[in-house]
Amino acid sequence: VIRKGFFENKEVSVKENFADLVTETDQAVEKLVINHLKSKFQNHCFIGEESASAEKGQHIILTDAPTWIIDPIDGTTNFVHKFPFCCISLALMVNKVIEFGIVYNSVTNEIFSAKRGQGAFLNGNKISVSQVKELKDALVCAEIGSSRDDATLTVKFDNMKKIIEKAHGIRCQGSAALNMCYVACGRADAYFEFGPHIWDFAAGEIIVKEAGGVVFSTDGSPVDLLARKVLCSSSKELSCSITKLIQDIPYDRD
Ligand code: LIP
Repeated sequence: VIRKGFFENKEVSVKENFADLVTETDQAVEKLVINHLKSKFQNHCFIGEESASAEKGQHIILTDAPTWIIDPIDGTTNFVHKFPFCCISLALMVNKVIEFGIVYNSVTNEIFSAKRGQGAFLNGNKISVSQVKELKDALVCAEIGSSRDDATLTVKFDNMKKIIEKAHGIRCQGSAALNMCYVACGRADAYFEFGPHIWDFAAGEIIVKEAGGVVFSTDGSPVDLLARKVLCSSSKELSCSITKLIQDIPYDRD
């Protein structure tokens, strides 16, 4: 459905602001996935980007019950513009632990996947993070996100400046899930963002960890999937260097 929609003209709507987009394909894919999974697993819970957006102002409740975390299209802005860096991101949590994650870019035909304790894979081939430990050798992904207020943008660009002064490069590619998968397979060495939601990075979290990488919150504390802050990288050392340079941006919890 995503691949077909990618090449067509879309009906685009806005959510929080003019830069926070949704298409009929996002909604159709989320419905399709949830309905299919519900028919197989009647007692499971679901946290989906578009269902959550429809319940404005409600906090997300994550319980110990088996819970599917779904982003029907991560990188919706890319999808709208036919920039081929978008994917579906799907994770299953049980007792608040991620059991497996799948990130599928159906345009480039790349499926990243990981099951807890069993490694991470790209189209079935085992992947692992790069050997990079120092920022001076690193390619770092960061994101601007959809907030357009001056204070947020100032700190986001300031953080990027601090990184780029010391690293090989910075990339803002527009999909949290794929950024994490790129770290997992060694195409990038780190990714950090203030503002993403649980559906943007739950699947990526297990894929990075199973590929030998590390995932933290942006201040180096253990990652909290509802806190809207994530930093992952090929090594603890690299994460520490990034944490020391970046300034916090407050976001309300999911
Ligand atoms: C998007 C992310 C992107 C991030 C945006 C947004 P969407 O997800 O993956 O990297 O910067 O804030 O969350 O809205 O396309 O699913």
